[in-house]
Amino acid sequence: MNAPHPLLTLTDEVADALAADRPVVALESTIISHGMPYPQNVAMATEVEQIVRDGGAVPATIAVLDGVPRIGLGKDDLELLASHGDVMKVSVRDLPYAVARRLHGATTVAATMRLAAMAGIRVFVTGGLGGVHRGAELSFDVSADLTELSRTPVAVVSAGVKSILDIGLTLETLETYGVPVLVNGADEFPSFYSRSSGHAAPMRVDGAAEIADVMRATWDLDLSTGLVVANPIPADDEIPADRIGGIIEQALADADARGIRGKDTTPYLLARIVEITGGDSLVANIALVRHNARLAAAVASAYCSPGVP
Ligand code: PSU
Ligand code: MN
Repeated sequence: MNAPHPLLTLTDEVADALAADRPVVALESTIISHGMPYPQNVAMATEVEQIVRDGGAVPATIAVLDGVPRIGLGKDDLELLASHGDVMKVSVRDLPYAVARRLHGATTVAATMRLAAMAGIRVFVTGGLGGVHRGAELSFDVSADLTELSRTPVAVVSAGVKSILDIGLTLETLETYGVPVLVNGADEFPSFYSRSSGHAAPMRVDGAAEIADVMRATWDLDLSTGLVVANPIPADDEIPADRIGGIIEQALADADARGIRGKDTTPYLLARIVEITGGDSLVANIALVRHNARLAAAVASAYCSPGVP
């Protein structure tokens, strides 16, 4: 591969793996700093790195620390991101400011994709993607995760899109942007906490080898997009759509009443859903991230070794 961008700092382990074309999986950090409470967030981040390792890939959690985009983090870095009060939520538009001001920043899916691509990493795992917010026709609130998927060649493994978003409009936007949307092992697009969403899978695949084939075809065709790889939460871990639906409505109403807007919206809704469910949503969230990490490690391995089952 080409040398990684000079502004990035890679751990030796990640740099060695990339130089040898061995599998690497990127992980985001907004989920740590702004997506889950402490200390479950640092426990999740640590465990998920181990799952990636057990799957035969090198984990590269990505964040900006003291203004330096870091590809691969240590234990103390994860602890800082999980517990430090002053970590900025960094999407792509925030990256220059965080770097110039030497800030700590937790990167969203969009910013993590960009930094992963700069490092030469093709597979990235998270819990849920951002998308088109409900009411976006008035608020214009559409996550930069979607624009980044339209222009950055990284496959993003997630459990789909939460219904805090408008799932139908999110899928329409991804279609407009030319982003392949694959669902692993199911005919319906999943809605994060639930296996169902009421929306058909745009494209179904079964397993890591098939996913790696579509990644290769995408980039062999010189398409510069990323891919969405939606991995439905295991049935035993899901919160049925009829239970979580009302809870999400409540959280959205609370956000509205408090005047929460812009980049604060997603973190507020996630925290409020944890509160209303008495922690059940957090248990489901951690379970689906684990499940996604296993798939992402297998996808990274299949991508590095075409033809090996
Ligand atoms: N959805 C989740 N958990 C998360 C996020 C989304 O279930 O932690 C985070 C991701 O980092 C995602 C970001 O990229 O929120 C989207 O924020 P926004 O809607 O402001 O673009
Ligand atoms: Mn937004």
